[in-house]
Amino acid sequence: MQETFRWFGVSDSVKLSDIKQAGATGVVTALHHVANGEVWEVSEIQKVKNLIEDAGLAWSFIESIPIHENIKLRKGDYLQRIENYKQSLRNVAACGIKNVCYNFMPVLDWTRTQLFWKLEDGSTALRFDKVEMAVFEKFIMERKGVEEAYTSEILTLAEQRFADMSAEEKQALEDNVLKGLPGTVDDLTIPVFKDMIAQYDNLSHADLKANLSFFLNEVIPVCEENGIVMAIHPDDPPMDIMGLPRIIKSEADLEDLVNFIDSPSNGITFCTGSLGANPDNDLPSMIRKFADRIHFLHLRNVRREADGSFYEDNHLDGSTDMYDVVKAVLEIEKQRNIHLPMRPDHGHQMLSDLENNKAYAGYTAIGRLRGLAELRGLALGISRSN
Ligand code: DNO
Repeated sequence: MQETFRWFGVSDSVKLSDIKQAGATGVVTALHHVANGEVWEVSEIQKVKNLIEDAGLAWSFIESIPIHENIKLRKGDYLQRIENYKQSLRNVAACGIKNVCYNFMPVLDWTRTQLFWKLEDGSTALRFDKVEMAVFEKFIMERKGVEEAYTSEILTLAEQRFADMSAEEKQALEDNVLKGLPGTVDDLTIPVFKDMIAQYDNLSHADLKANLSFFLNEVIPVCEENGIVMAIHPDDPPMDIMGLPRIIKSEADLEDLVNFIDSPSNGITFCTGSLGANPDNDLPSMIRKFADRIHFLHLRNVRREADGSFYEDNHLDGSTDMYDVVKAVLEIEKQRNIHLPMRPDHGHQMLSDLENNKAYAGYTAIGRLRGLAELRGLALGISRSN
């Protein structure tokens, strides 16, 4: 595996020099200041690339060139937005970057209810709590149809939880759920959010899949011409939330994806955290199955709870057997004679990160350093004993 670290640009409290000291050789970043749907200009891409290379690192993967909502909805100016996307692809290729991550989640990207949830050892983790999510949907956003999405048990607990919450706790929950992607533009407000969600009212899973297929059939030929691989990030969490269709959650979904257009450029970001939150996903077997289409790895471990809640555990703990995962990864790397870019995804807030809490939630320096070091050791141990 090629070891990489995510970096949110010059405003990130984790510096390129920190990434270098963590022992990573690659950086994963994006033009976070460019609005979604606009063209990435060569001069802007080159500026970021120079910063990374001056620090003795390589820009391994773009995460992400985001997809404009109109493309997901196939409405309004979506054809122009797709043309913009193609131009951004040509421009990144012109700068020598050939790896592009993206996702097709409606409205929201990843979603958590707690960003700094205290663990027994005093460190903090990201958490998705099913009851809190129900509180958000039913009482904060007052979503119609919420009753169909939860069991009566969860709804009763949500009612009790909401009654016990202080105004600050309610606000914190709202902020956590609506938080924009780190390093990007504004966080959402409830009215704006509701309007955005309403646009998906009549869009089924099959419709959204058709829109993804349409998009891929437009952009993958451009990727092929320019030697680019695209790698879709799975939905996080891997379930429908807030009545929105989520379409990249399981083995069957990934199978549909690879069939939308049969090209090595139409690939996958294998995120063990997102896919691992769905207990039906057999991760090592999926890695072997989609061996040729996996271009990027996000390694992290969630601990699943009985009601569908989960939190992010240490990289080698949690519900996923990371030994089996890394073993499968090393196998496919050998078959393909390739080192796949991997980033230790998320990390706890721990040690000095707790005192100097400026890093984006999940993207602390020390927590990810711990994750990277553990994964590096695991990979070395497996490869040496084979
Ligand atoms: C969360 C990330 C995601 C990911 C995007 C990719 O920490 O893994 O936000 O970057 O979904 O497009």
